[in-house]
Amino acid sequence: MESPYRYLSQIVQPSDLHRLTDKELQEVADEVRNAILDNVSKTGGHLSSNLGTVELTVAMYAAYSVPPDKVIWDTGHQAYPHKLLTGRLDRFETLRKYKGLSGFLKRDEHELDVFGAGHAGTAISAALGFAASRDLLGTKEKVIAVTGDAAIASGMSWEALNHAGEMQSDFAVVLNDNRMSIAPNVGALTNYLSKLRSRPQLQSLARRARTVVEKMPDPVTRMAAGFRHGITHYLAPHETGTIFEEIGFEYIGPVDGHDLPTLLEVFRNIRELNFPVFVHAITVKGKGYPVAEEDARKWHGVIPFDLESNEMVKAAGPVTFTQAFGDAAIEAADADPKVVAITAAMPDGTGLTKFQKAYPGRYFDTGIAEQHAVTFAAGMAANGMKPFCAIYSTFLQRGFDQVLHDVCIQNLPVRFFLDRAGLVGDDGPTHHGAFDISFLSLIPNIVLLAPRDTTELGEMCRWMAGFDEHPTAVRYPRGSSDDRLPESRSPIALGRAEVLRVAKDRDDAVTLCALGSMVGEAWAAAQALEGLGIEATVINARFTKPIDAETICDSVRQTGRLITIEENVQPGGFGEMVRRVVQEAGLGHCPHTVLAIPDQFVEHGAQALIRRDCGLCADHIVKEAEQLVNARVLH
Ligand SMILES: Cc1ncc(C[n+]2csc(CCOP(=O)(O)OP(=O)(O)O)c2C)c(N)n1
Repeated sequence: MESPYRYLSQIVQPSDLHRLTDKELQEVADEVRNAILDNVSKTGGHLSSNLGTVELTVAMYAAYSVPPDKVIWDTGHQAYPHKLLTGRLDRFETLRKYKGLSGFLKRDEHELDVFGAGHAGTAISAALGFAASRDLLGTKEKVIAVTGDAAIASGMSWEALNHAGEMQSDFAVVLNDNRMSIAPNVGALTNYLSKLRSRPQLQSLARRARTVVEKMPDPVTRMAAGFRHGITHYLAPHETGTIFEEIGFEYIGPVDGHDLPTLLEVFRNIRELNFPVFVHAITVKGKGYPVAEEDARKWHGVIPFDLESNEMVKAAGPVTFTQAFGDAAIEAADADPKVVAITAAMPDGTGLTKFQKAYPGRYFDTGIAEQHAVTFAAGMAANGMKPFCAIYSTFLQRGFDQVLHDVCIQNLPVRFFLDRAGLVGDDGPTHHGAFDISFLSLIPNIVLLAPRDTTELGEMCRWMAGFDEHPTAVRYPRGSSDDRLPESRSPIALGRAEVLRVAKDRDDAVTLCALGSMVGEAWAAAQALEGLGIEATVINARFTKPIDAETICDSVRQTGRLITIEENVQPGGFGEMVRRVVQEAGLGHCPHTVLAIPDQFVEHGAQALIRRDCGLCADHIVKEAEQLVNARVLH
């Protein structure tokens, strides 16, 4: 059957683009856009960012020699065109699926994924590392970092620009400026970029330059007045220097990031330069798909949708943890004027959009700046406010020292809300919140919680709002509650677990001590074990710090066996902390199985599937319990 992608199906590597005319390259761009729409409408994924990078990618890959030239994409969520131009068209339908293509770049997925990411703000640093090592190795390839207008505002990007400006290495930064983060972009730098955007577009300037240079009498003068001085200095003689020029880059732009002929001209010329260049490309998020152009925020990350009706059909499900937090934050703000909310560029993802509307003056979006967000919260707490700092578990990894140094050493009552704790599913290893228990529980002073369901998250938020003695953090998973759990519940109290079910005093009993998202699995396992004649106590741990040693140890004394279940990596996790308290209580002889995420990075795939792969499901708990009980019988 003939491929619907006449040109694209022939492209196995970027150099295949070199054989095509500029007109044919336009066809390629159109096919890349269609391939994205056709596939992402079926798989879901990052739609609008990728529709915005089509022409940029085609132009760069046609103008440069990749490989050996290297393009490093920031975050990687906008690199589907890169995947399609590097021979992955035939596997594109497996995007973000279990064992399929990753939604980001991954070094072990393809040799031209030269640097992987998922967290924003790393591209300029990594690319500068490539450039510096190239200079030491004496090779000649070109290096380009492509970053977004939100990613470039992150601290790391500025640390790297600062370094690059001084190094003066042969290196280009391409700013893909679509004015959007996931939500509208924020910050003073965004306003500054808007000012640059309003300068005359490079297209007309480039034409003017060419005419002027061509009119010059002799070839030597013509060469000297070539691209660099033509475009950047000659063409904008009355403009003040941009901040990028001031710190050591040649600023080229603004250029229309969808005008392929101009982009080709710009990149073909820039490739000849050998100093730091900053290309400012103006793009439209969602380009070419009108509904996404209109509402890029809604179409940033999508579930499968219908290309005819443009409808995303989301099954109406129970309340999500995100919604439960959003409601609880508003409730806390209603009750106490000192409550403020902080997000690092994730108002929708963290559930704070309603808070922003209800209390705009008490809502702060720092942009992609988790480190700043944490210390900003610490400053507010030190000055008497009650900051609710909502950051995904995975992104708080960025703010580890700030949590330790600025919040916890000073014992400031910042409240952290860590959404997407545990295995998130399709986004994969860069986004799993697999480490927060390990990296937070080692810090003195902090109190750590995890709710079994959305109702309990609401109660924990209420409890945290009234708790000023220490910093607190609550972690909760992506998705909604486990509806298998009983409704009856006991009040939240510092360091106290909740016993959901007590095993009858028999020889074949086991204690299932579960945390957060795993309480439902433990509960279901206990029902199944009852059918198998095994008695189980189910403890909803609630706190990982301080741990309820008394409740857990009392139960282990009675049952003689323990299984802990958590959605965090085993090293430094809840199970290991429980092991310590059990040993300290002289119960080290009781068999204890730790069920946790193994000590490895877990690949992407549907949440239920990868949880199962890690043994974090009721069936596996049942098997482990049977083994523990049978081991005792055999002895
Ligand atoms: C450290 C970190 N914080 C938050 C995110 C979540 N995130 C993913 S993409 C994105 C917006 C990126 O905007 P921009 O850099 O302008 O790229 P665009 O999608 O607009 O092309 C955010 C906030 C992240 N990936 N990494």
